[in-house]
Amino acid sequence: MHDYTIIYFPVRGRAESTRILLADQGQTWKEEVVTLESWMQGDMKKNAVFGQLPGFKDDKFELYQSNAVLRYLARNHNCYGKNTQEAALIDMVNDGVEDLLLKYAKMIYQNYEDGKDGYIENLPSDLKAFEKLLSKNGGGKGFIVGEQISLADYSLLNILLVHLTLAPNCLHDFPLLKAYVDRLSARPKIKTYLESDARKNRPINGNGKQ
Ligand code: GTS
Repeated sequence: MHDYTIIYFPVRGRAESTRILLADQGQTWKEEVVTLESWMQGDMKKNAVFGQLPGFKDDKFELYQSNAVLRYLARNHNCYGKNTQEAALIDMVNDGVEDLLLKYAKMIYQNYEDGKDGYIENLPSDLKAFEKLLSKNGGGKGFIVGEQISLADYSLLNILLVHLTLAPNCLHDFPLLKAYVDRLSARPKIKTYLESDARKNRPINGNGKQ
């Protein structure tokens, strides 16, 4: 039995794929919520390996970098593919999700008012790669890589949910991705988590924009 703790600001942000993974894998975890005020005091920032959050603990084992946390959990819970080629494809998808997340965060935190419309207009060029990958894996009826759920599904589901909040019609031209979001969101443990008050009360981003 693991003793997991997510250490983060009171947002979904970069910890959300981890939360979805843990929920779906039937794991419990604690939330160590760091307020901006306590972060500004500086001690926690000094102790964080790269001066940033999220942090993660498995009992006394501490980890930073959200994608390293995802990979650690994927290894612990057997959702990192069935061989090294699947693992590499899972990394590829997750890196693609990371690229999109960075673009999204830049728009949200630095250019929301002026940049939102243009960002949404360009979104199909970012999403089409995921639709294509999905179509090539068993006709798009299952997971993004292989035949079992992986960390790439959790991070892809999260970024798609984030974008559906930003632009509710963004999957209109991507029927496989739309069905994929519906299918994964309906997995009982994910559904319970997505509908939980804890999640609903946690904003997506730290500046209230979404
Ligand atoms: N590559 C890191 C990761 O993936 O964990 C980036 C972490 C990061 O950018 N953290 C931000 C932070 O700690 C918060 S958030 O972008 O995840 O919302 N900012 C505070 C600071 O002092 O840098």
